[in-house]
Amino acid sequence: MSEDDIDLAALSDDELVEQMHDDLYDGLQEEIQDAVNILLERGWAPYDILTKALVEGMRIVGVDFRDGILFVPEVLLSANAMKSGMSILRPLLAETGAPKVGKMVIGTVKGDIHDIGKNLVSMMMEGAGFEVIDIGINNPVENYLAALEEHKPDILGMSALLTTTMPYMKVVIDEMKEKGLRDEYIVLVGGAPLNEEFGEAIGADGYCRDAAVAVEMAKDLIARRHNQLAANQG
Ligand code: B12
Repeated sequence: MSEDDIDLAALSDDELVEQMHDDLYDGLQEEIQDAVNILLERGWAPYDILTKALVEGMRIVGVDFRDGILFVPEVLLSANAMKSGMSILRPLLAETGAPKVGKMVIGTVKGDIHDIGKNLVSMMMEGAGFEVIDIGINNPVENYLAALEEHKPDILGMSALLTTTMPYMKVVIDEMKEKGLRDEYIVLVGGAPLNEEFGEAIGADGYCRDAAVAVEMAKDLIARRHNQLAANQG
């Protein structure tokens, strides 16, 4: 250990979480992984580590990126450090043993390569018992349609982080309407620049501000759909 190195294990929980915000800011993958493991050993719930340490750290990065203090290469390092922390938490969040409650296809829209939020939603949905098929980033409408056809999910999830790419969600929904497919799926949308009005305006079933809301809304809409089907049959 060099003189500058901090002994993460010697820090209190609050100090460690603050240190993680700094380490995420500096894009330090190994330190983030070590800290995630330390918090797990101290009995922290994976979801708390995710939200209080990683998501909050990325929020701080986002503020300085917006203000021109951080630039793309630095933010990319932060994103990679965040992903390395998430990779430790993913299996733990998925490990609930919950019965499968539904299937979701999710992807970031064409022109957009942001995937941390989408990955987080995937993780939380898996943890809640959903099967998730992640079709990645930069998806043209054809990719979404092919994935719907192949996997026949209950839910289609679309993510967009740019004001320039969010209108593409409407392109996908309009194409689903055109093909007579729209009503076969629950469409959920999310991403920092979106809001509820936008979700409504483009014809989505729901806008979700974060991954926890996504899980609740997905469960709720699936339950409603089952009830509707049961009522129609009865
Ligand atoms: C990390 C980051 C990057 C990384 C992405 C790395 C990666 N692998 O994702 C890199 C450096 C590559 C990048 C690039 C760019 N970025 Co950027 N980026 C960010 C940053 C700082 C954080 C995004 C993030 O990961 N947040 C953390 C996650 C957890 O939050 P989230 O994505 O919002 O997701 C949550 C919810 O929104 C929701 N959700 C998200 N998706 C979905 C989907 C569904 C179905 C549901 C239900 C819910 C849901 O649940 C998630 C979990 O809780 C944001 C700042 C910000 N405020 O968002 C800028 C930001 C999005 N980027 C921005 C810009 C401008 C760019 C670039 C154009 C910069 C450039 N000059 O090149 C490029 C565009 C590249 C492209 N074509 O996509 C702007 C967008 C401005 C705008 N209004 O359009 C922002 C807002 C920064 C800013 N204020 O200027 N970026």
